[in-house]
Amino acid sequence: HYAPNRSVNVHLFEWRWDDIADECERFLGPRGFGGIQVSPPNENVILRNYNRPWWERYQSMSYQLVTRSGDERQFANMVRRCNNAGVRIYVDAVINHMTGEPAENVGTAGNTARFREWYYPAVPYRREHFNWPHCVIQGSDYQNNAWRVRNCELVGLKDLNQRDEHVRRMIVNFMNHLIDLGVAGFRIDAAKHMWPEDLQVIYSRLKNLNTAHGFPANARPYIYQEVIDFGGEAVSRDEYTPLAAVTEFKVGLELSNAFRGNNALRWLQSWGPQWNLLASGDALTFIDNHDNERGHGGGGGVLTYKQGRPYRAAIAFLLAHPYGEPQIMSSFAFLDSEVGPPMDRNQNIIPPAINSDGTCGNGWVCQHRWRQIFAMVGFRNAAGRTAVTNWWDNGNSQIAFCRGNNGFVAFNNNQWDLNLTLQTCLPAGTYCDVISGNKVNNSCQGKTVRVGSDGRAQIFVGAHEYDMMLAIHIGPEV
Ligand code: LAG
Ligand code: CA
Repeated sequence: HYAPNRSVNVHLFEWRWDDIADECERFLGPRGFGGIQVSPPNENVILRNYNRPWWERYQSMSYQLVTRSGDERQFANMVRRCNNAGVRIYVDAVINHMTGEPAENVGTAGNTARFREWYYPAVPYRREHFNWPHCVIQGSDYQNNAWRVRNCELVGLKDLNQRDEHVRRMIVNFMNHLIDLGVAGFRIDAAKHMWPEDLQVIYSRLKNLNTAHGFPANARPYIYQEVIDFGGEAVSRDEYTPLAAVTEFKVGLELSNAFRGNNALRWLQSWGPQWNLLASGDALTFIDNHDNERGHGGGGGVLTYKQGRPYRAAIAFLLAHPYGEPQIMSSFAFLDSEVGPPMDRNQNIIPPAINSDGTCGNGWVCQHRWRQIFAMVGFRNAAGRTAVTNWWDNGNSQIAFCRGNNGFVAFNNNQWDLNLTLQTCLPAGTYCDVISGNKVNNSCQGKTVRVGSDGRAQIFVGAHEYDMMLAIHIGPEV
């Protein structure tokens, strides 16, 4: 679903559509990014009492495309501009439920609802469109009651009945409208809380992607379903893989564990399904997402932007290794786990500022603009479909491997230097390490690596360097 020679999806959490369009043209397109996950574009309840938390966007009011990120015209314009820049748009689709906030009932498009009557006139949905009898998911349900996980309310959000024909039609119309506007696919929010057979029907009714936006004829939307599965629950990820891809939450946990130093990196030689991960083609992979970076969604325990060094290394491994379809998080800075994006006095989102060094300001973290991260997007594109070859490790936490003859990467998570001659598999020549600096005027600002005619090179990654990895590849160094 990505344009040729592109990879990696970036979640531009809470960004405005106009700003995303600019970012596609000025950065993501030129840097080879494949796609963007955007925040839910449909109308959500406005929660002034909570000072507009980020999570108000997971409380749908209607399917009208008006939110703090922008209106339908701005959304359509963003999709057009991003597709023209070679970057695809993936929509976070909140279709399990509708808002259930008791205190406030006006949405971002000006519509209202009567929650106690299960009445959402702007869709419209009425009582008969929701699961009945009314119940709320309890903690223990996740262990032993799949029916309740799917038919009761998730944190009090009014639970739609996707078996109902009217509900299916409203959801399909919403998603097909987005396909008409040129999106490439969807993240299915709270997929665990919907029946696979109902989702199957909904997916089967989706249109092919819009050829007027450059998609080939008969292309189906790319769908990744959010199912948090660490094993041992009544609902399993395997129920969803026959339908579409599934978020593989174990990836973030295992790589966070390893790059924090709690597991030797040598074990990553078998990274993939042998770690009880989904098959590569079924897995949407990431270190952190908008929930677990702030301890929501049962999350926690993963590296985030707040632990820069191991976080950058975990992402570098995620992007260097061919396993899975990777996504990276692009956050706004926060102390409070509930607080929404940077906003002005009128509660409008403040756009990211772009600093002269390419990083972001105004409270936006923009991990995708960190050199170590966007450089690894370039690495992944250069590596293409090549396999992992020439794995080397020191029996501990120094590892290195090649991606065919296209790329070479080394990590040192030990307390002593890595300083060895290693096989890089690359054609003889002089390469810039893309982690420690940019290439400027044909010279490396960071480390230079000289590969001999036998493919070998002296590799140095000091124990106390700013980053614990080194990466070189064929093609343009960024
Ligand atoms: C998701 N995936 O399955 C999203 O990734 C996650 O961010 C959503 O929860 C959740 N499912 C529902 O779409 C977020 C927050 C919740 C928040 C919810 C609705 O993590 O904390 O709940 O969005 O806004 C909030 C309050 C709850 C309250 C509920 C309903 O935190 O205390 O019961 O709203 O009023
Ligand atoms: Ca449900």
